[in-house]
Amino acid sequence: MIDTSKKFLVAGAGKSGIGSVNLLLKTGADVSLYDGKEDLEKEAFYEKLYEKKEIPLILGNITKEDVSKFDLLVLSPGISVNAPIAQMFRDQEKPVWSEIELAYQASKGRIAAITGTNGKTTTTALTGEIMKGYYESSFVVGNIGIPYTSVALDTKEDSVTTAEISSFQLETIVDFKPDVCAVLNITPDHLDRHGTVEVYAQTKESIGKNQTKDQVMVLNYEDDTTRAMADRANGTVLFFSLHHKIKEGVSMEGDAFIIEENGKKQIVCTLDDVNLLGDHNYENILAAIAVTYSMGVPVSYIKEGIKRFKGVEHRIEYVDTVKGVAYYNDSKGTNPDAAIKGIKAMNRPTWLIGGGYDKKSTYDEWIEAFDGKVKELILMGVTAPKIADCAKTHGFDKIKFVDSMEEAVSYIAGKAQDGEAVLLSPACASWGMFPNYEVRGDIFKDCVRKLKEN
Ligand code: UMA
Repeated sequence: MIDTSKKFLVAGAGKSGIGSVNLLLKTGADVSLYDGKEDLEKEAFYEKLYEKKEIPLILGNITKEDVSKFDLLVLSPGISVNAPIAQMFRDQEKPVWSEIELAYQASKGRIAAITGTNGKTTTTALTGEIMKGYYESSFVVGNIGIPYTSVALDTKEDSVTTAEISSFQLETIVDFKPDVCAVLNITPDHLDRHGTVEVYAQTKESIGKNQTKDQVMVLNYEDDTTRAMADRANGTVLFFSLHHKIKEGVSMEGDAFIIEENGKKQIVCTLDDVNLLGDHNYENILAAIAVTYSMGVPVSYIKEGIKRFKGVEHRIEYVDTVKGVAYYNDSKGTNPDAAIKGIKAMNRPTWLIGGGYDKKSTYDEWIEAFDGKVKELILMGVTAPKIADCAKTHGFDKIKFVDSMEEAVSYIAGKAQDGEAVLLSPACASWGMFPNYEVRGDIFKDCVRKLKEN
């Protein structure tokens, strides 16, 4: 519940801040905004507010006197719990809420919350897709790009909300208590913010801190850090596991995704039903099965949702199959690390499209990850010669230079054989040839659609 007699200060004028201010304005609360940017464009900001309300702004520095005028701080995820503004509120013994906490206090219905270092966007999107097929009122929110505060007031008692939750958003939760939560995996990330991997992992683990036994915490059995969380969990633990046979939980048996519960085994679906590639994606599917099953979705609806789901746009996204050749768009592979995941996910001979803007990356590890799978590397953009030179030093010389996406796709379409794949996964940013990776991916998909029409 939100106490509208309190005076709120929202920190951060981004998506979360706007969501928070609008939620508070709609409830009739007294709200002001702080942002560190002294030159914040006020007009543009007010345009985004509910009824274009011109709320008081504190820009640049904030003082103790300013803080003394408020009762509660709502923090955007980009602002650390250790930032001076949060410290000043704590010094004055005033609550500091995450934007997620504010949304939670205002929302109705049930919530499934997903965190982890990798795969949380895909798992959240897939979970949302499954929920949507079964529950009439279903929302997908959070770090995925739609602030939870922007929909919280639209939720009803029978709503189901699926939320991607980042470690930043968890730093300042208070009562946030998801009906089902999931921690997918932990590898070092955001250490500039959290200091140590231990603090980072504890922050992730806190997603379940307010749960009780009638709620579920989904954990990855393969990951030592998340497996160990089971011993401390307040909720009932449900494991998922890609490689281990677990008595109770969600796992894979051959090419089948299965749920085992009270000695009873149910097959949810098989690899034939799945449009996502790669072990990391199979883990995401296992997690989504565990979350949706725990939220009461029947197995047949889980299967249908998995079959419908084509992946997150621009992330190893299956586009279509033309003349037996499967096309995948991984335009979000804007650096070698991300592109390594792309090529690792491929399970057939692959025509790889790469190159783009020069971020001064090194490409050796990416080329090494080709692992005999790449039929030919089709290169464009400023980095094309640099990548080609690097590939040659690793003994790979099946390289073609092109000037456009259209040329790349039509060249490949004339040569690729039934059973092969085409992957756009450039290992480079798109700038110089495209305004952003989304446009690059969309153009690639258009080219594939045109092939199909011909
Ligand atoms: N600001 C300050 N002081 C600071 C830092 C920021 O005043 O010390 C102000 C900036 O001037 C700016 C505003 O805060 O006006 C930006 O707020 P924000 O950084 O919290 O950004 P939002 O637009 O609210 O987006 C946030 C998430 N951003 C971050 O966590 C950094 C988005 O995740 C999320 O999609 C969105 O809320 C909706 O929930 C992005 C992200 O990069 C995609 N997340 C990280 C990740 O995925 O690794 C955690």
